[in-house]
Amino acid sequence: TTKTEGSVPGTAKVPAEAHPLAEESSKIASNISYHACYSPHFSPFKFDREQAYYATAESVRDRLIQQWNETYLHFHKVDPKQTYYLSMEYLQGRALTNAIGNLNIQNAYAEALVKLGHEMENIAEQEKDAALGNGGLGRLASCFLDSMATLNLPAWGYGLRYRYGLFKQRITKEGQEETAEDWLEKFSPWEIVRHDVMFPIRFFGQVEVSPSGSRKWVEGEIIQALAYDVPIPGYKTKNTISLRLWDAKAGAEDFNLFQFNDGQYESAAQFHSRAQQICAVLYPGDTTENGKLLRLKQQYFLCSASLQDIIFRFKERREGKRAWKWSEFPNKVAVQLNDTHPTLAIPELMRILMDNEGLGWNEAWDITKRTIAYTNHTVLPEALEKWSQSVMQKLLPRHMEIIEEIDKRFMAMIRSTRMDLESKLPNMCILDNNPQKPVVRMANLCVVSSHTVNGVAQLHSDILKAELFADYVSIWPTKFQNKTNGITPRRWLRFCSPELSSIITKWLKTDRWITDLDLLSNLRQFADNEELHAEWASAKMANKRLLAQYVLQVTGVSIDPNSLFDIQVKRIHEYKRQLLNILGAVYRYKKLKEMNAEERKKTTARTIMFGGKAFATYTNAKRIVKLVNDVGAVVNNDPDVNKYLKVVFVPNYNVSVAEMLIPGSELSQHISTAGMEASGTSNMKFSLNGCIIIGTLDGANVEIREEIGEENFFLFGAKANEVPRLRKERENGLFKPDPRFEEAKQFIRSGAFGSYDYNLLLESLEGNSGYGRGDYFLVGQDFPSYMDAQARVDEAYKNRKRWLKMSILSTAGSGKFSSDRTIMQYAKEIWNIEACPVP
Ligand code: T68
Repeated sequence: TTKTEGSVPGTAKVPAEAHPLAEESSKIASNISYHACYSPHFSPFKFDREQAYYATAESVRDRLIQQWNETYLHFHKVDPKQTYYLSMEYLQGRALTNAIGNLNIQNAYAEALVKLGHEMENIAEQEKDAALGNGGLGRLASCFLDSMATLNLPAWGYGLRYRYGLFKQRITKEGQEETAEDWLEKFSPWEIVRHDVMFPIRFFGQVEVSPSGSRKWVEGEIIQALAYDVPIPGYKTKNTISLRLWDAKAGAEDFNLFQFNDGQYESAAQFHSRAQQICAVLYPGDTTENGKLLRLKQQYFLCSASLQDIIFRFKERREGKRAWKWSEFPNKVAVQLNDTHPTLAIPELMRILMDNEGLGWNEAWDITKRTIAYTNHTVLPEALEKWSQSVMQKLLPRHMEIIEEIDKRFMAMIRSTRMDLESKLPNMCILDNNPQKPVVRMANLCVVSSHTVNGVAQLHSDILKAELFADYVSIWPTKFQNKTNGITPRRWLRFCSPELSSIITKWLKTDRWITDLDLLSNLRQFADNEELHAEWASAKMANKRLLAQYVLQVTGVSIDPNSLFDIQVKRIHEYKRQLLNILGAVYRYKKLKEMNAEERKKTTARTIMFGGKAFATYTNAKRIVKLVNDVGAVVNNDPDVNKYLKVVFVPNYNVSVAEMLIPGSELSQHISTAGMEASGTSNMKFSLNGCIIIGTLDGANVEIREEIGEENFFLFGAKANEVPRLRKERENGLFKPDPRFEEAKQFIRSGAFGSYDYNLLLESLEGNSGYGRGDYFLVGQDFPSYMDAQARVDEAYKNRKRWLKMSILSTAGSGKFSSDRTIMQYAKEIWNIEACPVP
């Protein structure tokens, strides 16, 4: 910024009373000034928004550090069983408002900033999102950390400190354009480097066998993993836990000074730059499997560093204790794998226990199985990780041996105890030795090596048992569980919609719903209350106005807050069917065009908003982004209809943008092909915010509809168990498309939205079968019932009272979807851990 308002030269004079834990706004203001002065990151005598943000964040961090140290010491003293959540992704979003909110010092900080010539909202907006994740899986990990801290659980997260997070999306005439997201451009005030926490990570090399037969992994190259800790405060509790992010570092001895002095600058620093590559970028995949050596290195880097750290801590806490045994390890440590991405934790734990600690196979295997649990987040076959055996062999020779041994013993067990399953072994075993492409099947390795496997919504967990993992169920009938996802009510209601939160607190006469979300069900008794209706409507309207301002600012499109705000935001994927939505919008536009002015006035005015990123090489996803933008350009500038319909693509969808969109939405679309969306979590955020869902019976939609009531959910589409039959019928040429569907496609082909050739995209919806054809996602099949459901939405919106009632009931029915509930279930049913509150 070049703005200088609030720039008060001299504010940086630090009065003596600048106590870091002050409660009073004037002392907080002094403390913020203290940081501007003595933790200087900028030239002196400037205190505009950016400087004010960094100084405020550091002042808040000071308070967290105290709680954080106390929490660590308390866990150390009590030595409870602790959970370690291993995830390649965390979508943390901004931290400032969340930290101030969780510490419950909003008012004092807001006042302090006013004293310094600033406003809280403007300062909070200075923060860049920490976007170290792709989508739902990464955001789930972040919601889980918030709940673990709030519930005082002895748990923390491990991840990687990517230099560049998820790419930034820009929309141009060509469609989506990606640029690097430099979240560390200046620095992050929320991370603390732990120079004393560093572990060596080996790659390549070979296995050495000693005369006694013991095996050891030697040589290859070593890269150091250095810890950066991010504090995770719980809501209104002293407990503050850690998210430990590993960064890769080469040692000074790896810098070839001789070469450098000889002028060979690049080769001198070769090893340094190889080390830097490991944490350079977040793998930008969302459900596409894209085998890259670097990705495998990243996965192993996370697993090895985290396990070395966990084992170090386990031993540290046993220091001075008389006789302790390795068999106690699973009584002190639970490791949760967030999808198969950290699967290498399994062979790594085996390796450390056997090769470093000298345990035998059976003992190491027993410990590993009792320690590790695995969460599956997808049934899409292309997203199931498979690593080439030769790549794995080269990069991790000892791990490959261990995986082979696990597989061998598993098959022997089946052959000796379950002859009936022998024919299933080719699908159940870990190594797929297909000579064309021998691979390691990571999901199978997880199932065989974990004590618990869970899906993320009831329907998804049922599908896992009935299909993907069906063969294993009879061997281990109790291994498979469900843990329906949840979201944190702090970020996703209390902080992103303070107006609605106050209304809820007022009507429930308590704010305990923030940590006991089931209390929201008490709103049901007021669902018809006119006074509540008026307050509810005005909070919604305030949020819609804010959203309209934002949309104008980022897209230049002005939208009418009196129109129905209809939103679909999520990664762009064919199975999520943004194409169904935009085809519906195209049909609506065409019909509006055909109406006369009087007829148009009778329609429900809509603003349809889209947002989401497409994987850079996913061609159809990018075409969908372009189509939405092209449709918007025509519709929004058409004076005949633009009072009744706008189509907007909100660029660069991320956590902060979601915090703006969700509170302002009234209808949201969760319209995936049934059986394909494991859970979905934004559906929960929208209903919590009183937004009504139009959706299929997929993922957690099923449970949301159960909780909220079927009359408050716009259901359409094929059911999961009908999908295989419908695909078959389609292949056999038995599908007859609805004329409305044909009309919408034809309208696009006619060039109504510009000259781009959309045939390639539309052809994916046509034909009976074939790669990229045959409408695998059943858009044509579900189009008529979707349009009928949309017509019911239009009718319902005309009845203001009915709509408000549905909205209140959506919020009232969302209690189940708190991540506090989800995490308590993990704690009791998988981890076997208990709360450990700092006194
Ligand atoms: C999502 N998965 C599910 N994957 O799609 C969603 N994949 O239904 C579910 O609600 C959510 O997980 C939480 O359970 C993802 O987000 C990825 O992002 C991903 C990343 C890398 C590789 C594969």
